Formats: sequence, structure tokens, C-alpha cells
Amino acid sequence: MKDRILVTGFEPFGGDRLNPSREVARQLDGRRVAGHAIVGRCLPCAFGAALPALQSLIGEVRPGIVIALGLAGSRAAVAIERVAVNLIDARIADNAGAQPIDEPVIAGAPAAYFASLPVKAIHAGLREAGIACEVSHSAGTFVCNQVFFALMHRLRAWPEAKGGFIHLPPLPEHAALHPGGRPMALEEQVRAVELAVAVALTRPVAAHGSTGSID
Ligand code: PCA
Repeated sequence: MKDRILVTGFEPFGGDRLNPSREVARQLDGRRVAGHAIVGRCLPCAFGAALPALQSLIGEVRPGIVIALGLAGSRAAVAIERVAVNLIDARIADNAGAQPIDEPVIAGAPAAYFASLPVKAIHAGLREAGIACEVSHSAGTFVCNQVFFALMHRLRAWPEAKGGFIHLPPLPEHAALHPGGRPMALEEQVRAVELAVAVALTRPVAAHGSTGSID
């Protein structure tokens, strides 16, 4: 099943009605990119339920590439995440009312993992396509980071599969709820993730110019 690509989004959270990541995963479900079928699914935004859902999807789909998506309401661009940390520090309660503080995602696991997607090649590909994007070095400490970390932990045993996480900016309908972000239309978000899949299929994790920062 290595020709399958799993794209996950999240249900809305924090009192929101919308989550672009869920809509993007929905729209990509069933699409084919270079002969590879995308399976788009939605994860619950709850610490207790998200990982079992992710694990059963990976077991069922047995994908060669996993791209997990989530909303980052304060972002002005598509953020390709590079690092997942083994830390949960929830600023708000999840959809089940849980708000764990200073707990590991997986006790005894390393402090962090890097995405195994070609992060910089995806960044370059999106920029060439005129899509606002950035490489990010923190996926936060909420459910998205938890899923990203658990995904990379799981893929250690499966090195031929690539995985990573992309945070999406708010939708235009969202603008009032997320004044810190810069909205991006759903069609552009879908195009961005489809392009990320295409790049991940064709490009190795190779060196590119710096996308780092000093502080
Ligand atoms: N964003 C949250 C969790 C679900 C989502 O879409 C986050 O960034 O952790």
C-alpha cells in the first residue's frame, strides 16, 4: 500500500466552527497525485482520542507518506513544520475538556523528532507556485504537536515512509476570530497541500538554502 498517501486534518476546536485542515483533507480525499491515491481523514482534537485514531488510520491505510494538517490561527502563511517536541503544555482545553500541562507525548521517547518530509523542497515548491509559506521550527505544544510527535515516533519503525506536519492559516470566514493571522482561501490551501504531496513524492530530503532564524 506504499502508493497511498494519508492526509489528516482536525475537527474544529477552541469554540471554532471551522477548521481548514479538515476541509483540505476532505477535498483531497480520493484525489490522485502522480499515480498515488490520497486518503483524507479527520482526527478528533482531543489528547486522549487523537493518537488512537492516527494509529488505526496508519494501520488501515499503510501509507508511504503521511502529511498531518492543523490550523494555526495566528499564522500568515502555510507553515511546514520541521520539529516535533515530546511535550504537551495545553493553553486551552481540548474538545474532551482535558488540559494537560507539562506532560510528555510519549514517556521515555526522545525530546524531539524532525519531520522526514523534504521540508525545504516543499517550501521552495510552494514559493515557486506563489503560495505564502514558511518553514516553522515549532508546531506548538497542543494536539497538533502531539500528533506530529507520535507520527514521527511511529515512523521510526518504518523508515521507508515519510511523514510530517503542515500548519494552515485561517480561512477568510475565520478572519474575525483570528485577528493575528492572514487568511488564505480554501482553494489555495488545498493547492498548497496537493503540491506538498507532489514534492514529497519526487524529492529527497536534500539540502537547500537556509530558512533558519537567529532568535
Ligand atoms: N490546531 C491545533 C490542534 C488542532 C488544530 O487544527 C494545534 O495547532 O495544536
